[in-house]
Amino acid sequence: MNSIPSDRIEALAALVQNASRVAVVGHTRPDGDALGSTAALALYLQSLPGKTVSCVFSDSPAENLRFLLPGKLCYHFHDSQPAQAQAAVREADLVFLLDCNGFSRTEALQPFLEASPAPKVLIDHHLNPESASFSLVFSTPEVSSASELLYWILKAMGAPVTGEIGTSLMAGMTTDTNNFANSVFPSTFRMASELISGGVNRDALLEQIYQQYRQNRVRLMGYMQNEGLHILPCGAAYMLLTSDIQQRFDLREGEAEGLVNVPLSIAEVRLSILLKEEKDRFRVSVRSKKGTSAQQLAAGYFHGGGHENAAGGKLLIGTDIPSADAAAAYVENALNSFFG
Ligand SMILES: [Mn+2]
Repeated sequence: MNSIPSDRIEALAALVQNASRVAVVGHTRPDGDALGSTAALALYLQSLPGKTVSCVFSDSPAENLRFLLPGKLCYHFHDSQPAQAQAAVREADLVFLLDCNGFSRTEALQPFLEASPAPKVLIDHHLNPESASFSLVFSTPEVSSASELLYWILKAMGAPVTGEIGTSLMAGMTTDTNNFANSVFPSTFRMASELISGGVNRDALLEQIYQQYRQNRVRLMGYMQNEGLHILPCGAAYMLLTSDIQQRFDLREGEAEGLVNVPLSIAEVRLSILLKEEKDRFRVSVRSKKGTSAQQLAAGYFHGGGHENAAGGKLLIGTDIPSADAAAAYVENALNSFFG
């Protein structure tokens, strides 16, 4: 990552200085990076005098990520408290959007963000930032995570990046890189090294992230790899996590995390896609090896996008396909045409 221009750091410092009510917003279905980066930024802002800070999300986080919500912060989740979440955005005189490239990735919060006259700051590492919607943009794909980008921004501002702030950023970077397996840059190791030197307990963090699941997750992973994995001659693998399977394993939000990566360990598989059935749609996760674009598949066939090798989207039941039963045929057609 290149160093951040000092004029933009000064512009950010001025916006922060003039703000009294700040809303820190992350993307829908928040992952470790969205939660870690928003928590770190909110903890920093709350440490400054005269600021009221709220973290706002469209939906509540998965159970296994709740350890990333520091108790001293104020959270509003639109799915459980729509009025409070809307008010936090409406009343803010400064809005931050983290770990997504535009308002649409906040789903239910989008209209309230668009209606807000407050200055808005984007801190993100996805492709194609919607820069016109923001007063100030920090965006580069040359960084592991929003948490890492925020780390370098806070350092440039002279903010203390220790304690809970450092731990939150380490958690966000660790989950987004899949524990240093992908999207790792020289700056990522520098950040990790500095944070560990500064006292972040990485062992405790790894246990919280990767070793606190229920049995159900491991048993589901085994079942899907045995019964649910389809490999096409074009070099793509797909898995359908239907409602039936989710019920059979009593699957909870977040428990299928990481499953989509498993088929990439097979030599002939270039791209892996997992479709998880929900009410009126399948939620789609795509991962690929270098040289194959997960982002293009997600954008071209699944109303989505993301990063070059890790992307997401959706397949709408009733719009894209007539019923859930038609998902496999749609996916096979999409994959064959994408690789054709
Ligand atoms: Mn991220």
